[in-house]
Amino acid sequence: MVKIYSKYDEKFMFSLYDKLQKELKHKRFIHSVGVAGTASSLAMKYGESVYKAQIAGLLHDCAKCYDDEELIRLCRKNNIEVTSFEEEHGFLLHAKYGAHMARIRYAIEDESILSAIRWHTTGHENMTLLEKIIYISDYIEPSRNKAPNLDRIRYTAFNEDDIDKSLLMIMKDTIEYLRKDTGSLDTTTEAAYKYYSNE
Ligand code: DGI
Ligand code: FE
Ligand code: FE
Repeated sequence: MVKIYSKYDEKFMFSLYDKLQKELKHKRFIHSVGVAGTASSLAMKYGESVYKAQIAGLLHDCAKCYDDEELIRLCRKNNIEVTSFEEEHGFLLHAKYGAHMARIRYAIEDESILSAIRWHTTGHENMTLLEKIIYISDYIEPSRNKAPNLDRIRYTAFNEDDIDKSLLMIMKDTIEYLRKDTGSLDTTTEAAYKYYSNE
């Protein structure tokens, strides 16, 4: 079945919300709806497909219904590579496995949406516009309230012309937080930060 994303398919969209709500805990579902709304708004500003942004935002954490052990097991079962770092930090796999779930459980065929889900946690070098929009929305959506500099990052995302400014602010704060907290950085997270900060 071919899905059309250029036109608003209300029935399909409603079914995504319904299915996801049954799978996720309430707070995670509210977060996902927040990311869908924020991503759609950023898509309007930066000239990306609003519907792709809504779908990717809604589904980006669809694999959060599984714990670390289950994610490792499910990835192996489905021939999805698990690195040794991911073995130690199983939660990172919710991005990779989420892209797989979006394809098989939510019938998403558009590779650009799947890749925005795939890279939403670590980011990577040379990201697409949709990947950046989801990465940023995940951090600034309305129900987020713990990260430092949220007001400044929200303002930058919606008021600067260059989306890389808010992207880099988030990468910088995330890396700082991780260095303080655990000191353990995935090579992809580190490479993404280096790429965007021209380090
Ligand atoms: O799933 P969410 O909580 O909505 O957000 P997320 O998928 O962006 O995950 C955020 C967490 O992931 C945040 O605490 C930072 C962490 N993270 C991102 N890159 C790395 C990482 N954690 C480790 N240990 N290493 C990384 O490279
Ligand atoms: Fe996530
Ligand atoms: Fe999220």
